[in-house]
Amino acid sequence: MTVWNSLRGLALGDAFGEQWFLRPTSEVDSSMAERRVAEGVWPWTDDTAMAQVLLAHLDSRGTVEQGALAAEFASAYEADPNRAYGGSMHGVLTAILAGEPWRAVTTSQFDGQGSWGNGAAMRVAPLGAWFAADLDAVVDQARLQALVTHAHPEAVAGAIAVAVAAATAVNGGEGLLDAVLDRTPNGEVATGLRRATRLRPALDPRHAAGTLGCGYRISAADTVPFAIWCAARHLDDLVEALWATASAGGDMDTTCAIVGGIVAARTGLDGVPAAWLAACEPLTARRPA
Ligand code: 8NA
Ligand code: MG
Ligand code: MG
Ligand code: MG
Repeated sequence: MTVWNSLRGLALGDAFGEQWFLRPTSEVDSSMAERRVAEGVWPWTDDTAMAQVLLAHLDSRGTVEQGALAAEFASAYEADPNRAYGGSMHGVLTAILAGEPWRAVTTSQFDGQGSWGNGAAMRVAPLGAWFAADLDAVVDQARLQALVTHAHPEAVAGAIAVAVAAATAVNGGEGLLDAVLDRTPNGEVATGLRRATRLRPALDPRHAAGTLGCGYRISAADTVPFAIWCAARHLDDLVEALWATASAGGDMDTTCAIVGGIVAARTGLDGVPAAWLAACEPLTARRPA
């Protein structure tokens, strides 16, 4: 149940945040949300597309098998490519579809650095909920799924941080930021998380974003610490969490997808307005047994 709630929260956050993508943050308010509900469907994007593939993969195999997961990401992309995927993902997933080995493809991105994009983190919260009883497994499995598309250590660190945050939320949420920091490999993401532990919870999210970033660079380091700070601040209230996250602007489909995936693993979706749930594009993934 917590896993399915995490996916539903992730998709809600993705679709909710995408409403304001590249719009001025002054437009992020409830009257705007109501107008957008009235206008019809809130589509989800690549964040949800990839999260659904990952959850279906766990449901059928139990753990991450990288070759199969790479093929499944690629075939979902082929079937439905217009989901605003990150810039390098088109090339990566097309090459995997053409039969190139995933590791050779992802390690050659960006002159051999690999991608530090937030794409490995944006999809991973339900995996954290899946393995919540075993934090070592959360870390290992988050890393394995990240490397299939993102070879850069910061992208991997971002995925680990989000997965541990979701697992910690499932396990009661106590000391969430410290628990995440404890498991996140050293580097830029960890530095951002350390900075986040020093911010007052009452701080305006826009000021927190000024310190932590909120995804304008689309990097894991510029996205994950802020999203986890927002989730920790509103761990008992999904709707408040999404408003706070969106209010800062930036890569809002992704910051809100991360926050939704973490917080909903704990709260479920009972507090979400029925009109939002009706506006959200339905999931295509099957609910795990
Ligand atoms: P990615 O691997 O293409 O990374 C995202 C971007 O980060 C790349 O396209 C580059 O611009 C930059 N980047 C990553 N690594 C490097 C590097 N080593 N050197 C220089 N630049 C680098 O794709 P991803 O899956 O990580 O991206 C996920 C993001 O893309 C999410 O925000 C997702 O929502 C989507 N996205 C959507 C929109 C939209 O229009 N809704 C806009 C931006 C991103
Ligand atoms: Mg997206
Ligand atoms: Mg509250
Ligand atoms: Mg995004």
